[in-house]
This record gives sequence, C-alpha cells and structure tokens, in this order.
Amino acid sequence: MMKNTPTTDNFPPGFIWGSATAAAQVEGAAWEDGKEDSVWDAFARIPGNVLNGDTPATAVDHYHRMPQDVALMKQLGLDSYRFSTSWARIRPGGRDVNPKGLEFYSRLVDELLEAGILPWLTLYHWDLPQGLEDAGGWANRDTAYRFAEYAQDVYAALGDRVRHWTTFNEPFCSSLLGYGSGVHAPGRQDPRAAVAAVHHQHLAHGMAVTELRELGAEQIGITLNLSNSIPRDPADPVDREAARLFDSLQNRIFLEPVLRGAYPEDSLKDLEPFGLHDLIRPGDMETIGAPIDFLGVNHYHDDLISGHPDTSGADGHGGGGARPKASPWVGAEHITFPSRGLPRTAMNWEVNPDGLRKLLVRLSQEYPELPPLYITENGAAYDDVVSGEGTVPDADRTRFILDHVQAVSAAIEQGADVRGYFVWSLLDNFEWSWGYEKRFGIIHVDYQTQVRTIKDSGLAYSRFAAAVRNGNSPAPEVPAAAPVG
Ligand code: IFM
Repeated sequence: MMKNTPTTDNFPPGFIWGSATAAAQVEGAAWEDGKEDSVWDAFARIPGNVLNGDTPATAVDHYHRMPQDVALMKQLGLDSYRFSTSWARIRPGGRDVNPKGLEFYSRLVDELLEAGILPWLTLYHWDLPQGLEDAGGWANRDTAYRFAEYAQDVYAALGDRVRHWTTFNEPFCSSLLGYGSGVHAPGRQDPRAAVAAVHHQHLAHGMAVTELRELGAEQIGITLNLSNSIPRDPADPVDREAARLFDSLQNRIFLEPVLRGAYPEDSLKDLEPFGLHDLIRPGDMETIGAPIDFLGVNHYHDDLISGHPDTSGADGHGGGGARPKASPWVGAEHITFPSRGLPRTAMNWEVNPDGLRKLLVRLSQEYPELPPLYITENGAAYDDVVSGEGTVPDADRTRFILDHVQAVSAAIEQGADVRGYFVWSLLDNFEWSWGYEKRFGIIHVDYQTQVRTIKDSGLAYSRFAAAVRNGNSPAPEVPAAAPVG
C-alpha cells in the first residue's frame, strides 16, 4: 500500500523528472509547411474510426504554440521533455526531406535548451507517412529501410543538440493494434500483416540503432508498453496458458528480440502459422539485438487474464471508434480480461500502482542484459472539471501520479535501475481512436480556445520533483498558474 505522504527517498542523484507528448497528438498543422497525411490523418477521416469524428488536424495547436508550451514546462520545473518527430512532416509521403519540417524540431530543441530542459526525442510514435502505407506500410520490409534513412535525416539536423534518441514508442500498438485489431491506424485487420509489422518494426529499430551509433548518438533506446500478465486463477491451466500467450504477445516478443537478439521459443511456435519464421532473414536478429543504452518503459495498468469467456465487460483494451474491432491477440483471440474489482480510470484501466513496482522488479530480475530503465509514460485519464476559480482540482490523477512515483521508489529500493520518470501527458490531447474524449494532461486544454491551465496534479508533480531535487527538503510551493491563452 502506498504511503499518504510521498517520500522523496531512493531516487538517485540526477534522476530525470519529465513529461511526454507525441507529434500527432499535440501538433496539429496537419498539412502546413509541406507536411502531408500520416496514417492517423487518413484513418481519422473515415467515419466511425475515431470517436465523435475527431481528427488530429488541429490537436492542441502545439505547432504554433510551442514557445508558450515550453514556458509552461519551465514553470513546472521539468528536467526533460519527451516528444516525437513526425515522419510525415520531415519526409512528406515518405519522399524527400522537407527542410521546413526539420526546422520546427530544431526550433523546439533550441527553445528547450534555452529553458534548461533536456530534449528526449522519439522517432516513431505511430504516424507513418500515408504514402508509405500505400506502398504496403509496416507489412512491407522496405519500410524498415525507409525508417533508417529518416533516422539519419533527423540526426543530421538535431544530433548536435539532442543526446537521447528513442527509435520506437510502443511498437505493440503500431503493429498488433494497427494491423491486427483495426482499432489504430492504418486500421487493417490482418493477423499475418500484424506479425510482419512486428518483425519489420524490430528490424527498423535495429537498423536505426546501428546508424545512430555510427553517427555518434550518445544515448539510444526504445520504449515498450509492458504489463504484468496475471492468470485469473493460477491453479487453472486454461488461465495459466492464456496468461502465457498474453505475456508473449504484449511483453516478450518485444523485449527479447531487442535485448537478446532472439524471439522467445514459445512465441516462435505460436506465431509460425502467421508467417513469423518466413519473415526472418539471415542477419536480422543480430541487427535487431544491437546494444541499446536505455529501455523506456510505459506502464498504465496490469492485466488479469483468463482463457474462459468473460461477461463482466471489464475489458479495458477496447478502442474508441464505432467500427467493429478484431482481436490484436494473434493466435490467442480467446483470451479475456475479467475484473478483479480495483478502481478504474476513465479509460476503464485498473488502478494498481504496485503493479509498476512488480513490473520493474521482474524486468530487473529476469533480464540480466537490461540497460538502465526510464519510465517514459505513466499517467491517467479522468474527466476533469475546471472550477469557478479557474483551477483544475484533479485529485484522482494527483493520487495516481504520486502513488506510481512511490512505486518507482520502491522498485529502486528493491534493486531496479530506474533513472527517470515522464508523466503522460504534458497536455490534454488527441487520444487516438478516443479523439478528444479522454484527458491525460497535467495541463488542461480548452479545445475551443486552446487556453492552457496547469491542473492540481501538475502542481503536485512539480512540487514533488523539486523536493527530490532539493535533497528531501520540504517541497517548495509552486504558485498557482493563471490560464494561458
Ligand atoms: O496517449 C497514449 C500514448 O500515445 C501512448 N501510450 C499510451 C497513451 C495513453 O493511451
């Protein structure tokens, strides 16, 4: 159980306190300065794909409001800002480099450095140029080679100022969800294409790591979304087998190729009918297993897994659009996600901070080859209300964040080498197929006016990070923020 007063012990010197966003979720300016459609622009235009017909076209207008957003980060005292670059802005249609696209990120990096904030760059947060999807997307091996070229372009423009390079964010989503379930762009429902996307994204990661390393990048890693797979009844072999399958598809087919240069034996067997063997060419696994300097861990909730039908309606894996969804669990479509009665967020995801501690300790114990860890995303969606005084009293989110930070502290105490925590998200934003319905920000955005207001959770997070930085002295007060237009 988490303590009521969060302790600032255990965090090593230099621990990074940050916050994260992604290009397609915040930038807007979907067709400005040469940018063309990403798969998310195209997917969102199809009625039924995104709740309320929302699109990322305007998002929270970060493309135009970037200096003001960096000022808010500075006001919160963030050490680092994790953002992604848009491939469709930098190489529209997947074709030639668009200098104006690169200029935006160059200005962003300068603005961050000027504010004393460490830029933490992700090359791929799901927004493939639609032109490349038209050529087969991630089911096509060639896309991996195009990604390595794009990585070089971004390094050429920003490598003199950016030290931290992340290849992919949550490849689980951009492969199994995007090509298997249809809940994410490009909306395909083809299990063989989903498995091909997994392998080709791994390959793209490995090729980019090699290129970036040769070019001189200091810190290179990948971010995976990982979950504890908990059998509903550990004594029931059907539930245990379902939990094994879930663990394979959610965690191990991503962790092990990247960390060990090999797919797990059981996953290879499970995925043979979907063509995994045929996709692997000589040299691929060595490329994919190129050493990395950090692993980013995104964690929101655990998963209670059963192999039996469930009627509780607890499944928190549904997307937001109206379109019928297929299962992303290739070869394991029968697995279910019953409820164990824990509180849930507005995403219907269970709240269980101790799951984060368990996950970090498991990673540290099971993977001797593990590099240092950073929590690159953790946070919660709740239905916020702006008070008459213009504040956002989001007590549930505040509790969620502080309890999870305590879970990180406990994991460090138990030997996990965790060096940073990025709260998701800096700003309310486009939550994929949920559109603008789900708010994850520590800064509230009024979508009509684009006015930003720091939520109470943002103030509490800022105070906590300051207390750690100041060597456990009492947390300084962060002045209540006036809304920024
Ligand atoms: O908004 C997403 C983010 O893009 C990737 N990780 C999970 C977040 C919440 O769903």
